Amino acid sequence: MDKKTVYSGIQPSGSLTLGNYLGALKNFIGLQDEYNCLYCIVDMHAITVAQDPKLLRKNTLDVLALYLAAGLDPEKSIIYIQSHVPQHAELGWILNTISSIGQLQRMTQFKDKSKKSKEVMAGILNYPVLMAADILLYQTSYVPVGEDQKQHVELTRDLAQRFNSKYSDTFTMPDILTPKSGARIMSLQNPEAKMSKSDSDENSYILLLDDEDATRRKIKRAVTDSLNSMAYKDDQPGLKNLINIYSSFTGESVENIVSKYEGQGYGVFKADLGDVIVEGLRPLRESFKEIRSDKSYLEKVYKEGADKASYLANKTLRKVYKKMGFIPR
Ligand code: ATP
Ligand code: LTN
Repeated sequence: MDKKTVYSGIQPSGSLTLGNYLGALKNFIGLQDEYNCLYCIVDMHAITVAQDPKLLRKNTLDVLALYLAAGLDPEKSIIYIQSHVPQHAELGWILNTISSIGQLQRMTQFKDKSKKSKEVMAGILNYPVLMAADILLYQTSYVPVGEDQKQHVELTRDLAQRFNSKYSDTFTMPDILTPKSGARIMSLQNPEAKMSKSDSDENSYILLLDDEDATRRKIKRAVTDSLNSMAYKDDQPGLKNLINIYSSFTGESVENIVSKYEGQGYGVFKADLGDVIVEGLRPLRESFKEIRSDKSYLEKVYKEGADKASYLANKTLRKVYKKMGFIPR
């Protein structure tokens, strides 16, 4: 039987955090042997908030190099940049015509992001429609993302369903794939909020490209509580988050971690967690430098990726156009 398709994307909207890694990137790697995987750098999503062109160019190549440094293999997966495959924008437009404004306005991400800006642009409202186009163009079965993207994958299913029932079966129904631990990494300074690369407080996140000292320092400064008792509980959200990070890196169960550090105070646990993260990210951090400096290799990867993705995207888009009544040229 043919392999099923896995699709995911990360925005080059800043430098990637530990949340992006544990919620998404880390899980991309293991899927490559079992599925046909496409991993995109979604630059057209990134421009839904203001971007400096120079920084966007840098961040796009950084994300590509991080993909490769983390272990994505261009021989196994299609790795490409969204704006190189215009079919995304084309299908995005089509899907806009069957998207309800009310439903888009109810998306949590839209509500959060529009609150932060004085003038709300249409792109931020239509963001999940473009995401649906990304996913549906490739007949995707599984979408590995963090928990914050659940609502967007559900919207994608609604749009697929709507199109399929209006015009006959066209799109595969995608399912979300979230990791067992690490699906929602919280801010190190405010454990009620998700760790985000656009946070103004740099102590709230660990960047994949932070150095070892900064990594250890940020963990040491992470907000916990005054109970000083090792436990995995909702009323100790800061500690809970740190235990989740430890567990995601080591694969150890939460119970094991709690009993290992019981009675030792948070200082010992935090120092060990610093080591766990530094060691866990060491291979990625080391190979990043080498890969990022090899411009011609990066160019080869994204060009070949775009060729392969365009071929697949075109197949779906042609079907869509035909079913809707557009005249083929
Ligand atoms: P921003 O923080 O700038 O709004 P983002 O990091 O949430 O952006 P993306 O870069 O597109 O958005 O996210 C890429 C992937 O990382 C997605 O799968 C998302 O679910 C995941 N992700 C982001 N933050 C976290 C987090 N704190 N915990 C777990 N997964 C996360
Ligand atoms: N909205 C996603 C990024 C994204 C994506 C996708 C993820 C854009 N298109 C397609 C999976 C599949 C986010 O994580 N913020």
